[in-house]
Amino acid sequence: MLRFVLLSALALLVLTEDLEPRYLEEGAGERVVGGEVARPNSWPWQISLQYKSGSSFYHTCGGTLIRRGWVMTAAHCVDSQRTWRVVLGEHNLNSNDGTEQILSVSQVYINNGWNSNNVAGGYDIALLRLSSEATLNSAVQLGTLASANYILPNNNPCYVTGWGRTSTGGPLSNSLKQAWLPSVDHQTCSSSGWWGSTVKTTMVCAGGGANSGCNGDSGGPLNCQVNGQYQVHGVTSFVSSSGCNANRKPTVFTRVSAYISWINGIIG
Ligand SMILES: [Ca+2]
Repeated sequence: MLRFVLLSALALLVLTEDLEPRYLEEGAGERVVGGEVARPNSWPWQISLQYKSGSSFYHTCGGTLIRRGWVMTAAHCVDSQRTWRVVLGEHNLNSNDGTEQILSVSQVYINNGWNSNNVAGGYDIALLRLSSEATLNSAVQLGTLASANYILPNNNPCYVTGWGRTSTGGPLSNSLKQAWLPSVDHQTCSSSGWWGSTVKTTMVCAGGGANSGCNGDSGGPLNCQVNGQYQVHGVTSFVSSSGCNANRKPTVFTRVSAYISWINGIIG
């Protein structure tokens, strides 16, 4: 299903090679490249979204804990029928950190505007209702969402987080990574030579410069420093098929501040 989604998106978006977006879930082989291993639990709202195959669960996307019983992720991460679970307080995916909380997903809410054949249309956002409520502690905290309709200025300090490869095609990092990824404003990101009309005003761009890091897992947070705190401003959506370090092709995120009323309408 993920391959179908990816190919469908590519078929619609073969404008130029540079404009083919790529999703970032593990099925597409893309996670954080570059960046550094995060201090354990320094992004305590980061979750690992996992699907069941056989008798085991496998990491596929990131996400953000936004209420004790709710997680925000990307629509394209959950638009196939699967059994999902969420791991909170996770650091190393393959070993016991002593801080993990594993909760099953009781319901998936995908934004009605999402069309898996048109990633550039936007609406790549979904909410997951958890079967029970998280216990909040130093390793598990709620993410602070961006204020409704807030627009980041150009070059705002941000980090993308996710479990990632240490180089393109290289070994997986089992530990959560973070990469420095300053925001790129819409005027710049949608200009010719950058993403052009592929990027909509309901998206946030970050990275794309020589000194920036790389993408995180799909569905995971873009954590931006605003008013002295880290707020979640983006849901990781897609990167250029030319690679996540392609010049003038920043990683593209669903802009959280455009969906605050949609989120509140579902979670109450
Ligand atoms: Ca672990």
